[in-house]
Amino acid sequence: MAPRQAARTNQDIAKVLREVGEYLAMQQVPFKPRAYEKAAEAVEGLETEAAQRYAEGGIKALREIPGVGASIADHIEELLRTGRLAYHETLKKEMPVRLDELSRVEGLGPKSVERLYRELGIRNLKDLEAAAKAGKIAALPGFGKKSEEKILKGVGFAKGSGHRFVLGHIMPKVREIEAMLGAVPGVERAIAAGSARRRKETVGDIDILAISSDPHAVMDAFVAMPGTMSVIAHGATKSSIKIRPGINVDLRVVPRESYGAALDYFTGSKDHNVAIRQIAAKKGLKLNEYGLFRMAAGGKEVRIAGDDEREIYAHLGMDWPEPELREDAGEVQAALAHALPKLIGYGDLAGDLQVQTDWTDGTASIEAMANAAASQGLRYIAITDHTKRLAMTHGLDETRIRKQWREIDAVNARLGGRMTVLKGTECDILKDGSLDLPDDVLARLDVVGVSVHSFFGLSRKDQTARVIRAMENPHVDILFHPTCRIIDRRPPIDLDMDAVIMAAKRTGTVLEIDAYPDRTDLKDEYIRKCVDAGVPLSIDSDAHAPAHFPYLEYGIAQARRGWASKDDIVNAQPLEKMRARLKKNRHS
Ligand code: DGT
Ligand code: CA
Ligand code: CA
Ligand code: ZN
Repeated sequence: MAPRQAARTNQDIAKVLREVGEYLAMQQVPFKPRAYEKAAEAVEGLETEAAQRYAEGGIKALREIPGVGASIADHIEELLRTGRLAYHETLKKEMPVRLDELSRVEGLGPKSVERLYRELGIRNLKDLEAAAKAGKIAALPGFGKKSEEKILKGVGFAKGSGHRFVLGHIMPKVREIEAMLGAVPGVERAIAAGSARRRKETVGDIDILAISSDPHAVMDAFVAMPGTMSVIAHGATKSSIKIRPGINVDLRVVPRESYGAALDYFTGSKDHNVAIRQIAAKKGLKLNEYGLFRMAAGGKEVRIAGDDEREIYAHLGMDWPEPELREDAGEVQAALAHALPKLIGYGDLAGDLQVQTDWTDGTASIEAMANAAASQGLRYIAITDHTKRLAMTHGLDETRIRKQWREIDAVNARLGGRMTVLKGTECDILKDGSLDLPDDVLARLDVVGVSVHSFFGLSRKDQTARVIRAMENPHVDILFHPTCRIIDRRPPIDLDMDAVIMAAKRTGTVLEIDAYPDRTDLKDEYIRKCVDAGVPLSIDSDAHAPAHFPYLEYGIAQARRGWASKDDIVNAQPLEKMRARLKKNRHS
C-alpha cells in the first residue's frame, strides 16, 4: 500500500475518523458509524489543534474533546504519534474504495458504495462514471435507470465541488488575514471580497483587497504569512498563495480612488456584476474594477465614482445591496425599485433554540451552556438534548428528561433572570413519522424540536410524508436541520421542500436554519421560499460545546442570503414574543 501522509492536523484526523465511520456503515455495524462521525465533527470544530492539546494535556485532553470517548481518543493518540491508524488501514484493506471521492456523490450512501464495489468492482469516481455510462448500474437489482441518472449527475457535481471550503471553517482564517494585513505599515484598509464577503455557504478561494501607500511591504508580509503552503505568484499589485488547509488566497493592492469599484467588482457575484454593468451601459456609463466613467467629448473617460461602493450604486440609481444579496437573484431590480429587504442583522438574535448538553452528546453542563450563551449576548436558550433512539448519545427517555427539568429549574433560579433556560428536546422522528417521546411529555416542554437522524435513504414520497407527519403533531414547534445535509459529506434527504414549506405554513411549524458550519441547513434558496410564503424560521447554533455559540453568525449569514428580515426569525424576538409565535401557543 502507498505510504500514508502523516495525519496530524485536525482536518486530517477528522478525515480518518469519518472514513472509519463510513467503512463501519458499509459493514452495517450499528451506532458506531455515527459516533465516529460525531467525533470527526468535534475534532474539526476545535479551536486549537488536537496535537497541541495532546502535547499539553496527554490522552486526558483528547478525551475531553466533545463527542470523543475513550476508544476514539486512543485512535487520535495513535494518529498523532504514528501518523496512521491501524484500525483504519485494516478496514480500508477489506474495502479498497476511494471514500473521499465516492462519498461526495449525492445519493450514494455507504451501503450502495459497498454493493457497487462487491458487484461491479467500483473503487473510485472514474470507475463509477464509466459503469454508469455503460448502463451497468441500471442493470443492478434495486438500482434502475433513475438511480443511474442520479448517480451520473452526482458524479458531475462531485467532480466540480471537490475543492470548495465551508464558510464557517474558513472565516476565522479570513479575519486573521484581514487583521494581519491591516497591521502592516502603510496599509489603510484590508478586506475580503469574493464569496467570503457574500457569505456563501462554501468558498472556492479567498479574495483580499488592500489600499496601501507601500504595496511592496503588504505583498512581502502576505507571502510570508504563517500557514502558507506555497507561493503561487508574488507581484507588485497582485499575489497568490496557498494556505492550510489547501485554499488559495489572492491579494490585490488597489489605489484609493478605485477601492469602491474594485470592492464591488471582486465581491461579485459575476452574474451580479454583469447585470449592473448593463445598467451602467444603458445610462451611457462604463463600469469596471477601476471606477464608474462617463465619456466626455473627444472620447475621454471621466471618472464619476470609484472610491466608494455606495456612491457607484447611487450613480446607477440603485440602493446599495448587502453583499449577501448579490447573486443576480432579483436584488438588482429591487435595488432599482428601492425595494430591497431590510435583512436581519448580525447582532439581532435574542435566543438560541437548539443546544445540547452533557446530558447527551454535548460537552458542558446546562449551566455552563447558559453562561456561554449569555456571554454572547443571548437572553434565552432551549436545552434540546437527543432522545432515546439515539442510544450512542445517551438520548433521554421520559424518566431522564423529567429529571432534567428539575435541573433546569435549579439553574434558572441561580441565573436570576439574566438568562432564561427553556425546557426543550431534539426529539427523533421515527421511520413512520411518529416521535420518540410520548405526547404527554412533549406537551410539558417549552420548545419541541424534531429531527431525522435515521433512514436517510427513504424515497422522496416516503421521506416527505414522514417529515410532514411529524410536523402535524400539535406539540411540535420546530423542524431541526430540515434536510439533514452535511456539506461535502452527506447529501440532503430526498424531501419535496415545497410540500414541507406548505405543511409548515399550514401547521404553524417553524423551520430551522441550523447554523452549525457544515450543516447551514436550510440553505439560502429554501429560506427565500419560506420568507416568500411567510413561514417562520429559527436560527440555532446546534451547539454541543460552549465555544459553538459563535456559529450563530453563519446561520444569520445564510438567513440574509435568503432575504430574511428580523421579523421572519422567531428567536430574533424577545422571549415572550418568541413563545407567542410557537405553534402550541398560537393554537391553544
Ligand atoms: P468562489 O471563489 O468560487 O467561491 O467565488 P467568487 O465569487 O469569490 O469568485 P472568484 O474568486 O472567481 O472571483 C471573485 C469575484 O471577481 C467574482 O465574484 C466576480 C469577479 N469576477 C471574476 N471573474 C469575473 C468575470 O469574468 N467577469 C466579471 N464580471 N466578474 C468576475
Ligand atoms: Ca473567491
Ligand atoms: Ca479568486
Ligand atoms: Zn440533530
